[in-house]
Amino acid sequence: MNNLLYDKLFGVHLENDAPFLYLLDGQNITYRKFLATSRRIANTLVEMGLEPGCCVAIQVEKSPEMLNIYAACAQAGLVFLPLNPSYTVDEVKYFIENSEARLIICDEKNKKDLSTIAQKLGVLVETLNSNSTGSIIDKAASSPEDFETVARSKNDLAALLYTSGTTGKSKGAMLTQTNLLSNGNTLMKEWGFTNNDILLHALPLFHTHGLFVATNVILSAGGSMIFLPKFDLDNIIENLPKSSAMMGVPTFYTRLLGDSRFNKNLVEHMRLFVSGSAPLLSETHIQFEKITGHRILERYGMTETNMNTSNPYNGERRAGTVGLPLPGVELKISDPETAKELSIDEIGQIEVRGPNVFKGYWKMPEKTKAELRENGFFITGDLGKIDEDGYVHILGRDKDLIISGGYNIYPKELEEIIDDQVGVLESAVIGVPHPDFGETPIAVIVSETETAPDLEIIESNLSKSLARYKHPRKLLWIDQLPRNTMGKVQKNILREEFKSLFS
Ligand code: MCA
Ligand code: AMP
Repeated sequence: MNNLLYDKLFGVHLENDAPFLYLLDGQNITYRKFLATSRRIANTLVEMGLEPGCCVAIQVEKSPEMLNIYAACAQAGLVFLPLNPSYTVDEVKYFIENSEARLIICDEKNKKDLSTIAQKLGVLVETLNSNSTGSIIDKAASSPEDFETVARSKNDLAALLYTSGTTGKSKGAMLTQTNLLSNGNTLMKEWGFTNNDILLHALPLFHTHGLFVATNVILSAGGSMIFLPKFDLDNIIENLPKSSAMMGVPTFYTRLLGDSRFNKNLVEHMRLFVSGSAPLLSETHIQFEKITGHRILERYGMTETNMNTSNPYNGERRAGTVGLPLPGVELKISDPETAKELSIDEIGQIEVRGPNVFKGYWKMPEKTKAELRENGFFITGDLGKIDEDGYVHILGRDKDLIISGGYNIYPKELEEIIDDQVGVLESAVIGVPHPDFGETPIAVIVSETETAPDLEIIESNLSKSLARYKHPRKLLWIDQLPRNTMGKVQKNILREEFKSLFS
């Protein structure tokens, strides 16, 4: 038994002196140097007593060292669990507890708060700061540089990524080595990545898009990344001429189109722009082509499945579609009531099966059973159709989900907190169109009495418990929620009523 994830993504580059990461300060990190640091960290993790299969949670700002820890976990057979740095302590507490992580790596500024929780749970705490300092770096400096790769099977867990649930708490998607490797390799081939590519990387590293799509594709191809801490227009404009490809959420593209500096000359030697994580408006696709001559390649994926479909690299990229199922991925449309497969152009739920599909939800067998069929098809919760040319169209969601700038927000999580507030009878959180984020949440609140609840206090309480990106951009007081004859809140009526709030 070997360790395919490490061997194929990292081990193949042991002797590679080409740059892996170009940093903003003009420095670069070669593959060889990157892997030497990763091996030191792998030793440090093992010295701490972490054994193969243990989970390492990490909540830090984007940095090269975060990728070192990803590589170290792969080499030491540990399960990598990245968390959004904007999560509040309350949110992180749930993830640490639920995942049974043995170690949390956090920014120094959160150490005090997290240590209190960690101590109770017997979890180790180390730090890593955005300026490359931290206790894990100090320890790694005195750890040996040689590390013997730990054997793992391809069905072993490589990562745990949490994805929110329509009801209740977030679910940990168990991703195996096969899930990550098969998808990275397929995307590299389908999108024509080679070691000549320089990817402009401005996505966060705690989601599938920035980590398992962007980073794994580059690692598979042996290419390089211009590694930006975040999406910042000045940095993007400066670095586009040095890049060959970029991957982003639709907000990246609408922001670029809104900047007067963005023109055809800047992207002259780019060969590919990829969009995903949220719907790309046809207008954006068309306007982008008008200005740059490039047709953005839109693809479709999920945390649980990695990437499922893609518009073709060579071939027609159709605006408003997410393209064709990737090689090895089966995709069908089924009737949500009967599960019967539907025909061309019929709208139903999207189901997918393939080596990309996860193993199930961590410690949630009931939820796994409800969404992952025994025959291997995963029910995505997205609604769509397949047209006569095989292109997949996403036409809505069967799940109550809002996607803001590529981040998923589950209304239920917000509604539960709002409903607990003084003076609130009930609430409904809905997504409405937003010019920058695509969609944004607003909360519609019904009072217990005839007077308005204190919306400011509610807002302040929400901000204490939830990450900033989840906060409703508006709280509104209404008399009652519209309901159908079954008593179910008709969110479509609310969405229609408030659709122009931000336009
Ligand atoms: C930041 N803020 C947001 C968001 N991001 N609010 C709502 N939605 C967001 N996405 C908050 C900030 O905290 C800030 O709060 C205010 O909004 C404005 O911040 P700004 O500086 O404009 O934001 P930014 O830092 O420029 O970020 C916007 C962004 C970023 C570039 C769109 O959110 C981003 O990189 N999104 C990509 C997410 C992603 O990778 N998704 C993939 C997951 P304040 O009011 O306090 O200033 S999905 C996935 O992986 C699946 C598998 C797939 O298919 O890919
Ligand atoms: P996540 O749970 O963060 O993995 O988000 C997955 C969800 O993002 C999918 O179920 C879709 O609803 C949505 N999504 C991803 N890519 C696209 C796309 N290209 N167009 C529309 N929705 C997308």
